[in-house]
Amino acid sequence: MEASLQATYDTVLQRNQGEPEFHQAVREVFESLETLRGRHPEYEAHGILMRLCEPERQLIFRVPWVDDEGTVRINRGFRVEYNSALGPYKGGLRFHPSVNLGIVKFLGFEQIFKNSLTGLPIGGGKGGSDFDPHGRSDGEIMRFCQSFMTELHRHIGEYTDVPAGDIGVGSREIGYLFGQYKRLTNRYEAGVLTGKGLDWGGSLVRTEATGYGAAIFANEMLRAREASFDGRRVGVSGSGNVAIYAIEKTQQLGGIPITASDSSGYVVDEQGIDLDLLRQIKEVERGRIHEYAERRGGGARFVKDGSVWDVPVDIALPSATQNELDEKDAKTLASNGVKVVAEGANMPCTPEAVEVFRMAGVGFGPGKAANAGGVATSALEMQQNASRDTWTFDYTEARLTEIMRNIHSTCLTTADEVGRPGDYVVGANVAGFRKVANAMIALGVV
Ligand code: NDP
Ligand code: 2IT
Repeated sequence: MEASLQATYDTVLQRNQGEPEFHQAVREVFESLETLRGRHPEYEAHGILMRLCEPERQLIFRVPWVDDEGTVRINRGFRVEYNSALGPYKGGLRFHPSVNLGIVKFLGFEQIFKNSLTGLPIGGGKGGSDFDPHGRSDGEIMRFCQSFMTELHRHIGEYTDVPAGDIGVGSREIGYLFGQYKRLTNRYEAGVLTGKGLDWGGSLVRTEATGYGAAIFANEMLRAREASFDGRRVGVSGSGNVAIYAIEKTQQLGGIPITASDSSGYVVDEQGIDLDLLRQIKEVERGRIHEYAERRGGGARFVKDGSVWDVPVDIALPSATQNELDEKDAKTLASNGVKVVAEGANMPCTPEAVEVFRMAGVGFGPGKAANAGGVATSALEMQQNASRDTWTFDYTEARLTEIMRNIHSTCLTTADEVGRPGDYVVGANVAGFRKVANAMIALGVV
């Protein structure tokens, strides 16, 4: 890395010890910013990099709740309000036992640039808890969400900070969170949370948006290579919100998704994933992925060990979690002839994997571009809430499609401009960064 970037990076490491995912996210952005070398002395003069790496506010709080046996449980809650240069802090809440401050900071840092790329007026933030929702009853989930919001409510608001879902947080959890916010504040402030149900302030297409957007982005990448989804084998990891709707849109675009996974293993279905069955098992029954192979029969198989990326595919959409696709997986995918990889999840590919794709000429769409459809549609939900209006599915989906195409072309034109043609990572980071940096300069040292 160039000297001044390296010096700032070293300071970030020293001030944020023990947060490897956060370091990884910062490093990737800094490496992209090397392409701007010498062009923008004003960024250095205004201390933009150091200010960007330091969240505006970091909240950590106790979340006490009582389980169904009457035992008192204690979890840790987080909200990192990272950057509000472009709008209120915006980003999801993750409930997963692996959540810690470093994870939330990596996600919040990524969110700044992602939200900037959408072109909509939203800053960056992220939150969550080390609470594990797996196996918890509906009553336990509700009491946990109520306790979490009892602290969080004083920090959020439609003009301040607008959380949404992420891993382990879907419309059920958003409902309990919104109910408690409404009760505590005595305000029906719909725009304080997104991902709401359709009967109480939610937007059509928000449920589908991240997965749809990732498939639309991959389709644009294919079109840029004069290729298409048509008849192509598609590998998807995860079987949650992002994976399910990436599979659905892939099918609509003519592709054949053949895999899905969860933390217990993966399934391969050479006939193409039966989406109704997958949704029944995952969305309705909240079951495990092996049940898919058992109930589908006809050649679908469950694989407990190994990697979903061992399955030969033309297009890969990693949609589970960070660092799920490593160097070895990338080599396997490349040697099996993968053409395009678009990240449905946040940072699912390790830096070594990304380098393998780069060297092999595989198209690589980073999460902050490819999965921006979710947060973009959250911003559309906020627009509908602010105007007390509801839009049709078709209109909202058309807006999403337009946003994803714009992000795709912004990545490519920016990559061209800085001398890295076809590099979506550099294009996304530089374009996302410039807008935030310029706004920060305009707003002064605050
Ligand atoms: P869900 O909770 O709906 O689904 C997550 C899926 O990933 C599940 O199948 C889960 O399996 C699997 N998974 C999670 N953690 C791990 C792990 N450590 N190891 C293996 N598998 C794991 O979450 P989403 O679909 O919403 O999120 C998936 C990814 O997409 C995340 O990276 C998230 O940050 C990102 N994202 C989500 C957006 C959204 O709008 N929801 C927007 C943009 C990005 P299991 O049940 O076994 O844990
Ligand atoms: O990572 C993400 O962009 C999300 N989890 C969605 C955030 C949002 O505010 O909709």
